[in-house]
Amino acid sequence: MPGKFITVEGGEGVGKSTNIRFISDWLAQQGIDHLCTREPGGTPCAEKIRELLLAHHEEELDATAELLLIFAARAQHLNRVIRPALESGRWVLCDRFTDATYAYQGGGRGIDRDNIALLENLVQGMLRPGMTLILDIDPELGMTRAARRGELDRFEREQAGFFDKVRSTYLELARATPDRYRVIDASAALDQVQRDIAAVLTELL
Ligand code: Z5A
Repeated sequence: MPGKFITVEGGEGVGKSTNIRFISDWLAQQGIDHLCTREPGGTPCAEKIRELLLAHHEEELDATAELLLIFAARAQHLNRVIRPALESGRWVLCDRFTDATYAYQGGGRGIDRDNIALLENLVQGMLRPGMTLILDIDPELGMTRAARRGELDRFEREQAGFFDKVRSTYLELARATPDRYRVIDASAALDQVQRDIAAVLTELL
């Protein structure tokens, strides 16, 4: 692909949105034409699936149904937005992608990793992010930050053990493929976090 595909990952309240704005400004300063997007979501139909995934329902959402909804949204987003942008040479900066599925549905919900890999291959073919920044933080601190924003969504109401598994899955992914992942200590002061991110972006250029 002529464009580069960068994803930003991490648990609740790690500062993805805050730092995606920083990365976008940084790329703009380098004159790099790019698109900021997010998952689940990124197209009108995929955003509707996001609403369904984040809302509280009287009927408990089955873990396999949740997984399939995430990949349905991803197929729509990938084929209508991400792939065309990369093919045209634009960079794509995405707030979460399939690593979140390994972390939340795999680590958190306990879905077999091979089944996630099956859907990943079906939906994405060979396409994978070129660089993934994992903003790493103690889940307790992340939840404190997330709680400041008001009402908690369906994922944010999970128990502490769920978020510990999410975090350890992200760190396992990073250890297994060090070329693609960069783990950033997101518990540091924001200006330090952003210096660390800028160093990774410089390396990418
Ligand atoms: N999900 C899934 O299960 N499977 C999948 O495959 C995918 C997603 C793709 C929605 O994601 C949910 O979807 C998500 C997993 C699931 N779970 N939840 N919830 P989301 O990314 O939209 O939701 P989120 O994790 O809650 O992200 P967020 O709400 O956008 O938070 P954030 O972007 O990481 O944090 P922030 O808003 O930038 O920062 C939070 C606060 O901390 C804010 O007040 C900042 O000013 C402050 N902050 C940030 N950095 C710092 C530092 N360094 N110091 C001090 N304070 C800071």
